[in-house]
Amino acid sequence: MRLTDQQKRRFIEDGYIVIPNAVPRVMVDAARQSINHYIGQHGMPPDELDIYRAQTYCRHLTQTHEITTLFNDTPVFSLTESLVGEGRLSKAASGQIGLRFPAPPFADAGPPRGHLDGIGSGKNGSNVGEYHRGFTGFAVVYLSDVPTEYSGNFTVWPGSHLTVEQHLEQQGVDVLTRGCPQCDWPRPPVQVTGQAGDAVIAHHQLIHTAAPNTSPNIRYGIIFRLRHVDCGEFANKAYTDIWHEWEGLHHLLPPERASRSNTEAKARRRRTRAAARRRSGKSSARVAATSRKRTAP
Ligand SMILES: O=C(O)CCC(=O)C(=O)O
Repeated sequence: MRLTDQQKRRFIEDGYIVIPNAVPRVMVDAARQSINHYIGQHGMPPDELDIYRAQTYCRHLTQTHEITTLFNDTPVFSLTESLVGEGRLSKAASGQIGLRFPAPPFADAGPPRGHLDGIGSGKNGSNVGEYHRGFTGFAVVYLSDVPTEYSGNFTVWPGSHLTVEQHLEQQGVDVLTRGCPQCDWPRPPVQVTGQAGDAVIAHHQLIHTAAPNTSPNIRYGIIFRLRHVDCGEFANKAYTDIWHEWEGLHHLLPPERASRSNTEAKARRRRTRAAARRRSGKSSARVAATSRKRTAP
């Protein structure tokens, strides 16, 4: 299954797309059952709750079949691959288990507050002052219905990926040592509503959060941080070249953007080929000579 060019244009502009009914019910139920069973067996130590909120609940389940297949073996993978490029998307090794628990009854929860991932908070696995761009985008799969706002919804600031890129080009990427940029976002936040089995694909540079939950229900969601095969090598350069790893969109970008990303991609492939040659013990000169010989008339 592939996204259409019209859907891809929306993704470029908004930084996210919602896919209704992306995951079959039987898989959603198996994943939610394994989470509920785990909690029933192991509970939750209260002094770990801050870490669970920032990182993942049920850590021992994050790499299980019930969780990883939600991305790897459903149309969520092929739809994402149509954005990232054929053969350019890695399979997920794990998924964050994102449970968003209700606030106490009648609490005034306040508005959602967005952030960028990879900026150290001391609780999310990185120290304050550190930053690291470790993934290409999100795929969030709802395992429970989220019919109204303020139900722990995955929440996005549409267009904020473009604002952040511009901000980092102007200020330099090192401003991230001071935390998440506070800019005037182009549009108000969208709290994504939907049903169990719906998925959201989003750009890594989109400001996002989980909305406060003033509903009576726990929001169950699995958050995959999906990676282009060269994500590790391109690393923090993606902060100011946000489409580089979205090769399935390059034909829709303005020519100067597309050529910037393509030039980088070609240079990277050249480096990868050269490294492979070095590993196999052939010098570039020998390889060039061999290929000249082969193509000689
Ligand atoms: O649970 C969600 O919907 C979003 C979680 C989030 O913002 C994050 O893990 O960075």
